[in-house]
Amino acid sequence: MPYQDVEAVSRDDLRGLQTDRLRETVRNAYENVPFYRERLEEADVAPDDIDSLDDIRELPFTTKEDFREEYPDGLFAVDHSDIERIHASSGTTGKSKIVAYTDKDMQVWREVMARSLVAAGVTPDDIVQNAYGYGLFTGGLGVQTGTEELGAGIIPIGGGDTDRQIEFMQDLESDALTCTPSYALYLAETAREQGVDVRELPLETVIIGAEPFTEPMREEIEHELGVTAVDIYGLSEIIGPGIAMECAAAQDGLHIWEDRFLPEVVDPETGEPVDDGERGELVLTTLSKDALPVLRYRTGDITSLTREPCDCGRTHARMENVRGRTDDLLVVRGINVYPSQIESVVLDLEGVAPQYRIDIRREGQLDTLELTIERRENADAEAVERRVRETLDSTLDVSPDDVKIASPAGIERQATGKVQRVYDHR
Ligand code: DLL
Repeated sequence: MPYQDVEAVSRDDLRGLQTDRLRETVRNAYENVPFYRERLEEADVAPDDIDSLDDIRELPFTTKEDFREEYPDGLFAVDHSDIERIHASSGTTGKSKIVAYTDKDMQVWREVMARSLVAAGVTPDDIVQNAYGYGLFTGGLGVQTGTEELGAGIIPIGGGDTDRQIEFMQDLESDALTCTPSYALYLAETAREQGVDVRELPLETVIIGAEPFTEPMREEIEHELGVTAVDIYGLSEIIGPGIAMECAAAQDGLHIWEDRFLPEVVDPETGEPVDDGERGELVLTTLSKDALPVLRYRTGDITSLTREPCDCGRTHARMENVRGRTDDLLVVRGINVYPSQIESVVLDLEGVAPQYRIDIRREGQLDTLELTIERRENADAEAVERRVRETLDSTLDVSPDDVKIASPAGIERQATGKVQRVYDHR
């Protein structure tokens, strides 16, 4: 395994490395970012106070709102003259979160992305068809740099243009495809409609990420495309894709590249750490970012950690596949509902395809919840509806007011990017 030295290092050695890098990160933030200087002084922490990893609990959290308030470059620790790249991630509201990289940061990104591709089973002999969007989104260019670093070939096709994706996959014999899980499903459907059996093609691996997906969706992607589908995680504020990667060898959680990013999982309400194995909000600290050091970033992503060794030999902590976000919570008629609860119940049912949408409306004083589910090709719509209703009635505190069954591929697809599953019209 290339990169074995750092990825299979003993946990003791790893902790030593992380502590040194944490101290330098705090120093960089303290000395070069007025925002952090103020926060650290309020918390009464100086860089040299960092003697062990436990000291991280003394550090302040950073939030999405901090990025917005410090727009455009209040969190940068370097002058514009030292910046090599800028990306941005747009939320549904407010200003973009602007992120910057020095030449050295770009090298780190290249390295963690190359390591992620290796863990996914990609080799320097392979051709990677990169269907993540290029531009300010970190997906396209992140995969690009990592593929170049690994020495594999890349087709920088970007998102969309599905007919050409299928044509290239056939004619150029791509070994790996990188895209969102919803796009992988869309591509599978389009290929089927065109009478192309992707299972017969050389494609072996699909690297899915940038949005949540369920196990039934992964199984569908694997089955329809005849591939191994592995999960890649990342977010712009920390670096982009390549923070954590599931290994193809075990497909059992995503290895967080802990020499570069320090993970914690905290109770979203109290901010207190939870034990390994318990779910909470993922909090990440960069350990070697010069342009944009980030302390204890509240990602909003719900997961759990394990530090048990993996069958693949890597010692870095693994995170569970992200199924939901802290801000996913829907309050319907005063009752808390997470879309992931509905999803995990419904998508396991017979005759149900892994596509759904939830619409919440307010009619007069009353909230209503409408669930649209797609049925499989030969499934009977009435039987599917009955099954969905019965299952939800017995498992959820709020039953949907309306369950609609769409025909196969009947729910609107986006050709690129991330898919929206919840529409809150209130
Ligand atoms: O989505 C970076 C990325 C690109 C990751 C390509 C993987 C592949 P942002 O646009 O900043 O960055 O969005 C980050 O997307 O906080 C999660 O909520 C979600 N997300 C990213 N990867 C996964 C994943 C990119 N594997 C936000 N599973 C994160 C679930 C994911 N959610």
